[in-house]
Amino acid sequence: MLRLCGFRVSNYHNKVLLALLEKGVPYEEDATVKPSQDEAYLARSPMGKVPYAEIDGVRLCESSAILEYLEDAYPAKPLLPKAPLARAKVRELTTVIELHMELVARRLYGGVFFGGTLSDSLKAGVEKDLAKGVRAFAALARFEPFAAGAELTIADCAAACHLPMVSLATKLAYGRDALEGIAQVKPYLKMLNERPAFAQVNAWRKEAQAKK
Ligand SMILES: N[C@@H](CCC(=O)N[C@@H](CS)C(=O)NCC(=O)O)C(=O)O
Repeated sequence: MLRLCGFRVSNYHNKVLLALLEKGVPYEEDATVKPSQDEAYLARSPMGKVPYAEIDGVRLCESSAILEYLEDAYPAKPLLPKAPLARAKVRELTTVIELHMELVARRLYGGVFFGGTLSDSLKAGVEKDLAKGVRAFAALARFEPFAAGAELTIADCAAACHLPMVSLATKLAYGRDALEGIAQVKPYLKMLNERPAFAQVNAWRKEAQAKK
């Protein structure tokens, strides 16, 4: 049985939860695990991050690697299309969302969520880099009705967790949502959140946030 370790406010933990619920994969969860650079934790998760999974005594970190494992191990309800090029297009979109949007916006989190300082040069650098990610997302996302086309994919699991973080962080840092120019984003997220799995993960996230 797969055991997912992390906490329910983490967008990457929640991305894995979404895939588990949507695919109907049985799992256990330890939602009390926090990132750490302690030796003992690094032995479990080498970058010191959450989430990680334990599968048959083997630990696996990096949410994308976990989702790919789930696709291979539990193909019955897929979150990737069958055709190689279509699969690659989903991974392309997911990479843009994570590498060029969430990871860029993440540079603001210390300042906007944890009381750190936000220097003008940091803000300017993030604004410039994020504009490229947002432009790429707008070019690639299809909203038909899902991010990569007619079927729900791992890109939607990523988008549902990361896009709200990008919006919130940029609203707080600049007074303007970096995604406001893409009109489809709000109705798309609303549509996703009407799915039972997405509604459940969202409810768990709110519950965990309220306890903080
Ligand atoms: N690329 C990683 C990112 C995971 C990540 O950044 N998790 C955050 C929590 S949402 C974390 O552990 N942050 C602590 C740190 O970076 O040291 C993944 O996809 O799993």
